[in-house]
Amino acid sequence: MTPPALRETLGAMLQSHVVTISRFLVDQQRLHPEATGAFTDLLGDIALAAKVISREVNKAGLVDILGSADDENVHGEEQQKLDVFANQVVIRALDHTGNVACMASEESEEIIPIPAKFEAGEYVVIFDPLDGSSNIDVNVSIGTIFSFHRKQSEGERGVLEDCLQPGYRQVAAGYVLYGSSTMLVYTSGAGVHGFTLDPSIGEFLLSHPHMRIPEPPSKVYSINEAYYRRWSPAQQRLVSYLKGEGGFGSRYIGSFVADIHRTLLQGGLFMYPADNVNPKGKLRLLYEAAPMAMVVEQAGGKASDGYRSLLEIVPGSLHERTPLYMGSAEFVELAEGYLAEGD
Ligand code: P6P
Repeated sequence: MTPPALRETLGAMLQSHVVTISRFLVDQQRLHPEATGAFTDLLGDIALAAKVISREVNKAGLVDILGSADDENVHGEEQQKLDVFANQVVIRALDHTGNVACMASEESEEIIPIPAKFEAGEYVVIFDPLDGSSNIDVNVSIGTIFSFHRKQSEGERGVLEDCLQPGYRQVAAGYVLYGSSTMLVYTSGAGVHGFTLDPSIGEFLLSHPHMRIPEPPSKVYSINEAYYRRWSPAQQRLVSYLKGEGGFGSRYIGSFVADIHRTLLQGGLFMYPADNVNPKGKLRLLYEAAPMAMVVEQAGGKASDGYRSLLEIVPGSLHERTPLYMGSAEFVELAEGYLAEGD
């Protein structure tokens, strides 16, 4: 007897063109006769890692029942912190595939080389394995962010310079949102496409083809106003306008991937500005700002450090931070106008 959930999914597949991410990637690959299939494999490996992380994130609430983070879990394995676990899942999904030259992660101080026993490839993968993990304990959505570059150095294996490339050279970028459902959203420069995980069959299904930030956008700004006193006078004037005569509403989840996903779907302006405590802001350029900037701009929005496109910034180090304004182009330009007036 077919379980009801599977029967429902099969019914949907029979009635409509349900497209799995694998099918979508193969169809996209056909548009590039020169493609070797490495990119398709790479995104498929990210999707696999996302399924494994999603399973653990969704169990997180049960840890106290299944065994605390410090004890052993039901399988007798030492329970790892979820962001450390997620980091290992991404690395192990990619390191043996022969498609990756090297990796860099929010969780690793230095670049992550491909072990000598494995063949290296042409792609550099930079990622934040579990951004916002502090939100897990209160069941707030969290995410994985990924960015692909092509290796530029001559050697067989990637080096640090291959990771320090500006955002406009990204081959692809995207995120996984572990929320009320698990979604994978990515762009390879031909629009932004969203897939929702159907856990009953373990497949990411195309649910949001060709995502575009809506016009007119919803007038929502997103920023942590607790830092108001740390901001520059120009930043203070901007937010006072938005919440005053600008007539904006405010939404702030405090989880970057969730805040950007909402901004992508509804429009608005997300800001994490510089302040007198963090002169470069809090968010990281390589594995938070740049990948999300590619996604937002491919969806018709804009992404800036307040003065220039985030995609133009040449990184000086793996973990450098940047102020960040992204969302509906008209709202980002409004913010840039206020900052250009100076203090
Ligand atoms: P604040 C979560 O800790 C995070 O790294 C991002 O996901 C989020 O956008 C930001 O920090 C929130 O920072 O200072 O508002 O708590």
